[in-house]
Amino acid sequence: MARSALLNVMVDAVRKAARSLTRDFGEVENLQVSHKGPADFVSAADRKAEAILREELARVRPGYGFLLEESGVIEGTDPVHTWIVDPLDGTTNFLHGIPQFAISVALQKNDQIVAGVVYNPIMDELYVAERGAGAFVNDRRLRVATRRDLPECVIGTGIPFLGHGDHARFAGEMQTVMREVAGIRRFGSASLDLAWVASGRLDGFWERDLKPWDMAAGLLLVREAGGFVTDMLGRDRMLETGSVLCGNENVHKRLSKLLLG
Ligand code: 2AM
Ligand code: CA
Repeated sequence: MARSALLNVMVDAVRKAARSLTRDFGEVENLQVSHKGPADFVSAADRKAEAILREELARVRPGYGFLLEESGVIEGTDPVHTWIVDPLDGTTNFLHGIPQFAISVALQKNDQIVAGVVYNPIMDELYVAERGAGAFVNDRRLRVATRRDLPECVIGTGIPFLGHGDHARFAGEMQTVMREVAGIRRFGSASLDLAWVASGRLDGFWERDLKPWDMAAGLLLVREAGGFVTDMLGRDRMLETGSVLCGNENVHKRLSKLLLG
């Protein structure tokens, strides 16, 4: 597959940042034994990866704005284009030496996500999508799974954690879904969860209290792989509400019935 110039520059930046993250991930395991653990080391790794992404993307597309997990909003001279960047999605996994994390980069043009890249450097899985041009992993076309009935479906989710989200509401949602499906999974990196819905590993996914950088690229992957995506109120406002519910058309409909009340 011939990648567009835009995806090429995104992929180059992501791969460069990934080399830095992967090197640091190798160190993390050595640090587990220290009393404080590798927390400071990991936040330095995170910031280093973000600096690489910012520098590379600004070099090839001067003037575009940024929304970065670590540095926040950086206004560009271009009023239309914004990079939405998560340099390390799945920080808790990374910190614990669990190889489920990713770099996520999306390009927003006006109100639309027009391109997205999610890369898991440990599995060397590079997910890319461009609006209207399909979604791919390592150049193979992606389609969401075709399972229709929930008893065959594996559904991903995100569990609220210490100090975040509505724990009781999540417990209720899980109880509702677990009665109906083959299994529920929680992997801890929302961008990869969405990439896995796009690739058909997961039949569906829901999570609340996400940030735009956790999901911007992943949402485009799911849509471009033929999936249906809404927020947890059934609307197309995921980036504003921070909630997401997705799957193929049938799974999305069935999960909506269970979770949207
Ligand atoms: P992060 O690693 O970039 O912070 C999964 O539920 C999503 O929530 C992830 O995409 C993750 O993004 C975010 N998150 C933030 N803090 C978390 C925590 N303590 N445990 C799990 N996920 C967390
Ligand atoms: Ca994140």
